[in-house]
Amino acid sequence: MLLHSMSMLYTTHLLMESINLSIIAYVVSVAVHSICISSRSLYSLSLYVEMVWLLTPSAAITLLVSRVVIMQCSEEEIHAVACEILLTANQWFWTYTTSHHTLYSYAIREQDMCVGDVRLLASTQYIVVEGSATVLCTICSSDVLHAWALPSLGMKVDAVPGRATTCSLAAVKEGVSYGQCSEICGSLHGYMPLAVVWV
Ligand SMILES: [Cu+2]
Repeated sequence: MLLHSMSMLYTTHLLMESINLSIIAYVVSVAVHSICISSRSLYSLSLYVEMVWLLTPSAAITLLVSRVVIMQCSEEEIHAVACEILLTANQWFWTYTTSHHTLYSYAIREQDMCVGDVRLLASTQYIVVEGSATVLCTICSSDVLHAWALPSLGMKVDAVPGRATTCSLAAVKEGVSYGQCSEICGSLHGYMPLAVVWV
C-alpha cells in the first residue's frame, strides 16, 4: 500500500511536470507566432481557440485532482492490522506503548555507542515489525509540537499536543529505517532519533 502510494505520488509528480512543460511550450509558441504575425489578429474571435483554452486546462485539472483524491483515499485505507502502537513524543525522547509494554526511547550518547551504531540515529529502543505485518501507529505529543519522520518511507507525521494522528507502517524491505524528530521542539530537538527494524 505504501509503495503503491509512493509510486502514484511519483507518477503524478511526473505528470504535473509534463503538463507544466507542455503549457510553457504552448504559450511560448503562441507568443512567438503572435509576434511573427503581429499585424493580424488571428485569435480574437475564434470560438475554436476559446474552447481549446477552456477545455485543455479543465481536463488537466480534472486529471490531477482525480489522482490526488485517489492517493488520499488509498492512504486513509488501513487494512488488516497486526498490532497497534501509541507513539508519544516528549522533550526529548519517544514513548512506545503497546497493549503489553511501555518503552522509552532515548538517543544513545556518544560515549555509550557500540561499533555499528549510527551517531545521532541510534536509539535505546527500536520498533520491530515482523514479516509483512502492518502496524497501526497513533502519534501524539505530551508537550510541544514534534514530528515522526522516516524519510526512507516517505513518512512525516506531526505529533500535536491534544491530537492523535493515525498512520500505518507497512513492511517494504528488510533492515533498519532511521528517522528523527523533524519539528523544532527545543534545545535537544536534534537528539530524538527513531528507528523501525523490519525482520
Ligand atoms: Cu521533537
